[in-house]
This record gives sequence, C-alpha cells and structure tokens, in this order.
Amino acid sequence: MSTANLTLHVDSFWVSPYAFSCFLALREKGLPFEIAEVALHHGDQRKPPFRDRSLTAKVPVLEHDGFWLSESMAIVEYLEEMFPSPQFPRVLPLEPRDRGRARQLMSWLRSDLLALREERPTRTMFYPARTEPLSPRAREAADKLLRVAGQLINPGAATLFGSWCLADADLALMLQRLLIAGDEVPERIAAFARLQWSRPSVLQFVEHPRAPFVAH
Ligand SMILES: N[C@@H](CCC(=O)N[C@@H](CS)C(=O)NCC(=O)O)C(=O)O
Repeated sequence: MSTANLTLHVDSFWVSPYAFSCFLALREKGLPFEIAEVALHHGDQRKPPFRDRSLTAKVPVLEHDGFWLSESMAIVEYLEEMFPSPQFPRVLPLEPRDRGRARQLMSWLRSDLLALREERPTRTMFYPARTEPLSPRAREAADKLLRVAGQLINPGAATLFGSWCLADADLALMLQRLLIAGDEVPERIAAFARLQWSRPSVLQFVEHPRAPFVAH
C-alpha cells in the first residue's frame, strides 16, 4: 500500500488527545504525512467540505489517497492493518490478549472519566492554566484511573505489555492531566507516565509550537 498522500487533520491548537494518538501512530510507523490544521474555534469542522468528508465533523481525520476516516480508534486500526509489521513497526501488541487489553484500555480512556477530562482538559497540559482542586466527581474518576493504572503497570516496567504500544501513551496522557496540575499520583505510576512523556514521538506532539489559545 502506498505511503504517499497521508494527511492528518488536527485541531489548530494541538490539544486533541485523539489527534495525539493518531499522530503517534503515524510517527511510530515511520510514515511520511502532512498535517492539516482545522480551526475548531471558527467552527471549520462544521463547514463543508470538512463536515461531509469527515462524516462526524470532528478531528482527528486521516486522509489517505482520497479516503477520509475519522474516529481515532478507527484511524489507529486502519493504520495498523494498512501498514502492518514486519514492514512497519506495530502500534498495538502482537499477542491477542495483550492486543485485546490494549484496545480495552484505549476505548475505556475515550469513554469514561468524563469529570476528570472536564476538570483537567488537555488544554491545561499544553497552555498555562490555573487549576482548581478536583470536585468529588472528578476525584472519584481520578481514583478510578489510578486504581486501573496501578493494576496494569507492573512495578519498574517501562511499558504495559513488554514492548511499547499506543495504549502506553494514551494511559500516560490521561495520567499527565493529574501530574501537570500537581495532583497527587503514586510514584510508581508517575514514573511510568514521565517515561512515556520522554518518548521522541510524544515529545514531537507535546513540544509542537502552539498559537495562543482561543477558547471554543
Ligand atoms: N471519538 C472521537 C472524538 C473526537 C473529538 O471529540 N474531537 C474533538 C476535538 S478533541 C472535536 O473535533 N471537537 C469539535 C466539535 O465537536 O465540534 C475520536 O476518538 O476521534
């Protein structure tokens, strides 16, 4: 399959956690790709042609040789199948149970912990922000996250499944919401998240230059 004509549509402030995952998948596979920034603060996602081509009117969208795909998990799976190992590095584990667990974790991180995501939005990870103490709802979500992370991260392990996969980075991003805000995180879990944050593909996303944020 041609690696030409790959474009990832992301929000123009680079704060989407879903774009983060897709950006990493492309980088880790070593695929050349263009970035197209969508001005969500101008509502460009709801204007044709982006609205109609994306179907969902949301970022991220992967554009590949004229094929448009939104929904970050669908994009990750598409890239994994279209650019498989051994020619391209894997971004999901090889062993079916590990792959199942990774998908479970990635789906769960996208669908649960809403109060935590609301009170520690990704914007606060990339732009200076004054953070309030977590509400009881968000504290409950944070405790759930820390319990799950504590069960999945083996003491001293750098990755969840023996070699790196996207679920490592997605879990680290969720944990970074707490770490960057100065919320308490047990050292074993914090060390895992910090290590993930030093990965070159992650740094490329985190350190990407950002225009001053406009709320939307
Ligand atoms: N389930 C989607 C979520 C995508 C999503 O919520 N994207 C946000 C940015 S983080 C967006 O495009 N918001 C614009 C809007 O809803 O109008 C995925 O995993 O890709």
